[in-house]
Amino acid sequence: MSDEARDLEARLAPPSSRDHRGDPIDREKWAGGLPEVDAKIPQVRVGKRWVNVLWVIPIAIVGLLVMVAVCQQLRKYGWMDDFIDKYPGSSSSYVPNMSDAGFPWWLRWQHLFNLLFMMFIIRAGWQILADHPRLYLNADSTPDSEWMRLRGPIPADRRDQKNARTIWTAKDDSTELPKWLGLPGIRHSIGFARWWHFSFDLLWVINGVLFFVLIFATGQWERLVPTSLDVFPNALSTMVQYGSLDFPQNEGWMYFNGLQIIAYFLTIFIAAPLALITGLLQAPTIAAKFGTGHGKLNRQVARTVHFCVMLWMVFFIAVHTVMVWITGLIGNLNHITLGDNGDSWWALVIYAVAMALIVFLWAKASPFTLKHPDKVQRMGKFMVGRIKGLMEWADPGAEYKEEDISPYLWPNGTLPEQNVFEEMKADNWEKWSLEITGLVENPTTLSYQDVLDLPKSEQITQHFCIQGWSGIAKWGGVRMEEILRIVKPMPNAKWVVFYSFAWGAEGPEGGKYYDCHKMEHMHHEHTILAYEMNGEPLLEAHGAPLRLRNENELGFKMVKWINAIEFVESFEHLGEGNGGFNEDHEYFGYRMPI
Ligand SMILES: Nc1nc2c(c(=O)[nH]1)N[C@H]1C(S)=C(S)[C@@H](COP(=O)(O)O)O[C@H]1N2
Ligand SMILES: [Mo]
Repeated sequence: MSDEARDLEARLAPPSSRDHRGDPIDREKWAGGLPEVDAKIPQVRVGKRWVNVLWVIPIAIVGLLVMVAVCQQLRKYGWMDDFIDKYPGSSSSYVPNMSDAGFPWWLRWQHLFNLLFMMFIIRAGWQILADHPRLYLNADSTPDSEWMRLRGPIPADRRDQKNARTIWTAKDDSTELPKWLGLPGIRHSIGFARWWHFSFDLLWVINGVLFFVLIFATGQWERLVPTSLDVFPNALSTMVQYGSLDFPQNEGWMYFNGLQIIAYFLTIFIAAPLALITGLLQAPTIAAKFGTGHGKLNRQVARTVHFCVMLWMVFFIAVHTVMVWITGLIGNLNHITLGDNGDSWWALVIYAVAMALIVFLWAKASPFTLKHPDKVQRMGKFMVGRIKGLMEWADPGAEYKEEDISPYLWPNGTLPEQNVFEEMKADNWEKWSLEITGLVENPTTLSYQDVLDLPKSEQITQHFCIQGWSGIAKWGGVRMEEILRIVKPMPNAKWVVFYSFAWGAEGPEGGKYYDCHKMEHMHHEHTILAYEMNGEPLLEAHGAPLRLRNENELGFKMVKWINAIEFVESFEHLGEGNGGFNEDHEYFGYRMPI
């Protein structure tokens, strides 16, 4: 190894820090010592006012009371009797033509697995939301334009992008959740939340695909898909009957009523696929391939729809459970546990055991994560690492128009120390240089002027922060392809390490910020070292003098304040060996196309 490379690598966390892997999370030092900031009860914008969502509770209670009063009154009228006679809620035509009557064993198991997986998915989803606690309907994530938020507005005096020292970063904006609610609760724990979310997403999708195959193979689909328009009057009739507290006959063993069919159909055939699609639309690599960074399918709309699907799922699970309890608990439990139309008390025992398991796992998930952070990272890599690796092969070629440029691009990250930055910036970056070394034929050092003198490339592309915000900007700089032409990487150079002159967190403890990128990505025309943003020299907040763009990846991999690049065969010997600062310290994955 050359002396240059050795010097570079020594700037990262010393290998001794690897001894701490496996230690529990130290909340005091976590994420560079971010203080605790609780998420607030969500607020929703109504006109110009922000309304606390807890208002939903009294409104729902009053709504339910009014509904009961109205439905009971309606049932006093003869025409309502006639209507209910004609549309009792379901009809014998709803009896499916199943080869497997009632609730077959596979369906009962899938039902349990579904609940189990969704518990992890939903809690981890809340944690991801808490990391950028705002939802928007525009592609720019512009401050103050959100429709929902978990904390107050960002301080007005911390929005001046020219003043990096006071700027409010996305990390400053992150919040924490109670550990029993979020997974794992603590602030900026999105790395863990994503491992949980994606790992269980995969299991949930497999479970779902199997479910679709089996319901169509057995005829079970017929009880879930409305095949006649009379499902609507039947649903209305069911609603009036439930509302008047004089329930319709429970025929769930063989067929569902109109209201059930509509609810199940929406959940299975609309909400579930929508969850998957809107999840994928939040991936930088997909947006950069299909150009969905702007327009109706943009990431912020996808986040909002993803969130609304979660609301529907939580509402469905709550109402579904209440209905199981109040429409004949023992009979219903016999259906779903024993697959039998009887009234055995064993069904209640099985239900209690299943619920105890859910509660146990619910209680253990966050403490386990904080105690064994590296295990969660390893489990996540094992579950979804390869799939994420495959997604990295997309061609991230999408470009946007000048008018799509976001008025405000959120800044993020830990700034370089002020004196270090000022010293370099003085005299037009005279004291700064870009060192390029490692497995290359021509190790080189470029001055700022040398970089400017290389052919310039411009692109209008979208930035996706792991935390949830995104925005479009015009970047000007030099293609990595040009750099490759100069330094001539050797055939065994598989990874390219970008080193920052900024520490990864406050102070030197964790070493300098760095991240590793696949050699293959370096040839893409949109992989550039940018020194301009929106036609102006890069601001300090956005990484002056030089920062990376690789449109296949999430924002944290776009190293800012770069001053060295190294070509390596593998990154295992660097830092703590995970491929980058956030990978080492916040347990992220190194493949981040989603
Ligand atoms: N050196 C360094 N580069 C960094 C970071 C950092 O903390 N240090 N943060 C990353 C993160 S998390 C994001 S989202 C982007 C933000 O880029 P922007 O501030 O230009 O929007 O920079 C990335 N590059
Ligand atoms: Mo980020």
